[in-house]
This record gives sequence, structure tokens and C-alpha cells, in this order.
Amino acid sequence: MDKSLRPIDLRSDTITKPTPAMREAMAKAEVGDDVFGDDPTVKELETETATLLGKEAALFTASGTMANQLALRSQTEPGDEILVEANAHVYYYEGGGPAAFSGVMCRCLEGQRGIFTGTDLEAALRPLDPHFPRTRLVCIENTHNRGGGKIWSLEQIREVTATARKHGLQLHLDGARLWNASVATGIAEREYAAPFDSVSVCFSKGLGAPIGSALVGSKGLIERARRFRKMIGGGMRQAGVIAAGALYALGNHRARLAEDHANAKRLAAGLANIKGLEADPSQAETNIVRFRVQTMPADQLVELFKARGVMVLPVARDTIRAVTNLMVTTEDIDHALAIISDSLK
Ligand code: TLP
Repeated sequence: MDKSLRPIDLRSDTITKPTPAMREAMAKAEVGDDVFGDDPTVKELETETATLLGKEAALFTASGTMANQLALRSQTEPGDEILVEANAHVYYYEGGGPAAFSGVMCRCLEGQRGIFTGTDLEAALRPLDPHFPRTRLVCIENTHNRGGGKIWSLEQIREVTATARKHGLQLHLDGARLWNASVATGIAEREYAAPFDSVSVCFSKGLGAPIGSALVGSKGLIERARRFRKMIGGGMRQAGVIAAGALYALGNHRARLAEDHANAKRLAAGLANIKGLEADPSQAETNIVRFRVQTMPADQLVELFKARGVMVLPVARDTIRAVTNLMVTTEDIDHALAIISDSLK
């Protein structure tokens, strides 16, 4: 295909396709029946992921949504309440999973680009009383998707998690893009993960694997999650084929996330110079860029861009999201900026 005709796909970092080397690793994977515990490649991935995150055990899952929902189901009972930020993926984008699968109520905290404080948490807590649902778990998301790839600092995490612990609450981290936070700050994933009982991570976003996420935590928690995974049909058989893609991604694609971050900064800086758009390059901390549209509804502008080969997502009436990823080069970013600028004339 003529390269100039290839769309520049910035809708998400989930759109990546496996590279030839990754496909080769997948083709060569040793496999077995993972429901019987016989798949050596899945086991290797689970061990490596648990070690990286500093937890006892890991469970390979079909998606980040499945990992998050298993985390909730494994640590709550129906009728419990969980505290989440209003724009958190687990609440905003998971099809009502907390209510349907775990039977829990979500109490939303209003954060700043996804970040809330221990004081916000304290304000939402209620005394143990039969009138109230039992508050059980706090969930945070790092990096925060709808916060525009915002990174939680260790200080912010420690403040919120210490408050949660003081009140005996469980803690889950949606770390779908924790790899991005670590590459951007140099802080190891295990350090970010330390205060949490459970952490979900995705191999199929910035890391570029075609399928797969994991949930990590204590042995007991992961055993419970494994049972619930089976219950919803998430026990996969010769899953080593996909686990091999995830292992390849872990070993070869983590450090390169820095390129996506540099491309995001370049994109945000370029967008900030285009009349009719509002972008703040200082907010492009990782691989997500959100920008505002002043002249027409975001979904209409997105269609205009698409017709000219640039794909992005409307995420609010006046806001568009672009996510840099493995399939997008710096040259593509410059090309996309030229198309976007031209479309607005
Ligand atoms: N996010 C997707 C969409 O669902 C919005 C995207 O394109 O960004 N946690 C976070 C923070 C996520 O951003 C996502 C996916 C998930 C969990 C769920 O992962 P999958 O798609 O594997 O279920």
C-alpha cells in the first residue's frame, strides 16, 4: 500500500498489530491446556509479571476489563460500595460491570484529571451502620486515561492509600498504562504497585501485544480471581500463543514507550499552534493527548480528519483524544499535524 494512503491511527494504543518478530515468537510458543495449569508460556508470563510488579502471583486475562472486574469481584461482596474517581475506566467504560458482575455500588469522587486526595476520600466515608452500604475498596488509575494520560505521583498515591488503609479498605490499581508511568518517571512498576492489594496491567495497549492483560496480587487473591475467571468463561486453553506475544512485548517494547511520549509531546505542541484548537503541551505527560475544539462539535471534526486519513476519537462534545502508539512514527505525527491544520482552514 502507498504509505501516503495509510491512515494515521491515533484512536488508541489498542490498535497496534503484532510485529513480525512478535508473530514469530507467538508461532514458536510452547503451549498446553492452561485450565489444567499445563501451559508453560502462560506460566512464564504470569511469573514474570508478578515479579515485575512485586506481587506473589499473577493471572493472565483476556482483557484489561476482565482483570479489573475480577479484582472487584475477588475483593467485595454484593451490596458493598467501592470508591472510584468519576472518570475511572472501571466505572466509565466497563459496561456497568461493577453492578452486574460484583453487585457493588460505585461512589464517585471528583478528581482533577483523575487524581483525588486523601481528604476527598475521607469526605466520602460513612460510619459502619446498617443504613449504609459497607465501603470496601478504593480504586485508582495510573496513568489516568480520561485524565489525558496523567501520572499519579508516589506522594499522591501514598496519601490516598494511607487514608484508605486507616479505614481498613482494600486497594486496586488499574495499571493498564502503568508501563507508561514508569518509563516517563523512571519509577519502577513495583514501587507504584506496592501499596495496592491488586493491580491490573495490559499487554495490548502501549506494549503492542494483540491480546492480553494480567491481574497481580497475593496468592489467595489470585486463586479467588482464577475461580471467577473460569466462571465467566475466561479460562483459556492453549493460551501460550497469545501469552508469547505479551512476553515478547514485555521484553522488547517497554523502553520504546519513550518514543510514544516524545511523539505525544510533539503532537500537543503542534496542536497548540493551530487556530481553532486548544491544547496544553505541558499536560502531555505520557502517550495520550486531549485537545479542545472551539469551532464545531468534536465528532464532526473527527469525521473531517478521518476523510483525510487521520483517525482520532471524540471523547466529549468539545474534546478529542489522540493516542500515540507503536504504529505511529514522528513523521506520521508531522503529517497528521499538517492534515489537521489544513482541515481547520
Ligand atoms: N481503554 C480503551 C477504551 O476502553 C476507552 C482505550 O482505548 O483507551 N483500564 C484503562 C485505564 C483503559 O484505558 C482500558 C482500555 C482498560 C482498562 C480496559 O482494557 P481492555 O480494552 O483490554 O478491556
